[in-house]
Amino acid sequence: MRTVYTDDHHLHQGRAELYNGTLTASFEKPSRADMVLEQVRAQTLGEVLAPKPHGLEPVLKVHDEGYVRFWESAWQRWSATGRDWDALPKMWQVRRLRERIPEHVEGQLCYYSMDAGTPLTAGTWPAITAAANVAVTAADCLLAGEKSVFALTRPPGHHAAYDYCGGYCYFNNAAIAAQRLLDGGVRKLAVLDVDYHHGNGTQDIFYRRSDVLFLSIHGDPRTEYPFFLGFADEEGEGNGLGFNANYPLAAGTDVAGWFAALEAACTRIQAYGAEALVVSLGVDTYEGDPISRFALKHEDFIRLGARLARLGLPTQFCFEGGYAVEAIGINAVNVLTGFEG
Ligand code: Q9C
Ligand code: ZN
Repeated sequence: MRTVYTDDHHLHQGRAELYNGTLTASFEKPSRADMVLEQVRAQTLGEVLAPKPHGLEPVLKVHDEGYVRFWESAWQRWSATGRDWDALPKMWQVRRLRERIPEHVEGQLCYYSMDAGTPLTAGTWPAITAAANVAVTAADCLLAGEKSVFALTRPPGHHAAYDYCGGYCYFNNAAIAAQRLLDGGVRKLAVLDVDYHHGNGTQDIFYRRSDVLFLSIHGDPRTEYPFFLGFADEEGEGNGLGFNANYPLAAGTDVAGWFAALEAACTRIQAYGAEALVVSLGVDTYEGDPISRFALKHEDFIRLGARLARLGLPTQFCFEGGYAVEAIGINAVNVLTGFEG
């Protein structure tokens, strides 16, 4: 399987996020993708190719134009106010506050954010546009007839919704890839999110559509981030009713419980009649992950890949979360080698 990758992700390097009530060094850091690339090479997964530039058109198909344009100029506007530190939102547009876009860049960052885990840095824009190009270039590999492809995207994307960022995510790489596949002729597509955290952004983008079945296996939002989405009764709306499936699992769920949910999700994908699959591949389900509470071991990731292969679908993997940096390369690439059999 080929991997699409660029070093441009290094340009995005957040300094801190709010964690346990304290400004803490960002868990989402460049070494994460470096470790995955290292394992892609060590396990000789296949060729590594650079993304092609695709401009903003594929991004604007799944995100609000105002949101995208905000990111385009945000660092320049923020740094022009004399601040050279990363920006983090310090408030949110909660219940009964006016849903008005502020004029000041700092207010706009608050308006377009759902948490304080997604800093605006000097290199955020070039990195997130590069990640979108990685997602699109990988989708084009599937459209050209490859059976599977790995988009080594960083920063991750699945918490990014139509018009807000959060959870280390800015542009929704998996949604951008999914839309590219649909525009390239795929009629019914499944997006399966196996990251520890609910893929609220991807759900948001496709919630009213029947051409994408979105499924997510994740820590129960009763106790886990992102708290406000990811419950089992979210089944889609309008044309999308019946095309959204959440599998929340209690924090601490064991490996057997996790694979039972995967089995249910696979059955659903098959019943839907998907013609292609996009996998939001987070490996923060690992037993050693510092911010998550599932218990998968290295070998369980091989089993995950093998199960997905049995669906028999052209499959694009998009890298998402995973914070046990020394293990994420092994875990992510285990899924891919398990898939290849
Ligand atoms: N300070 C992914 O795995 N934690 N994101 C709190 C606010 C958020 C995880 C962030 C965890 C997000 C892609
Ligand atoms: Zn996650």
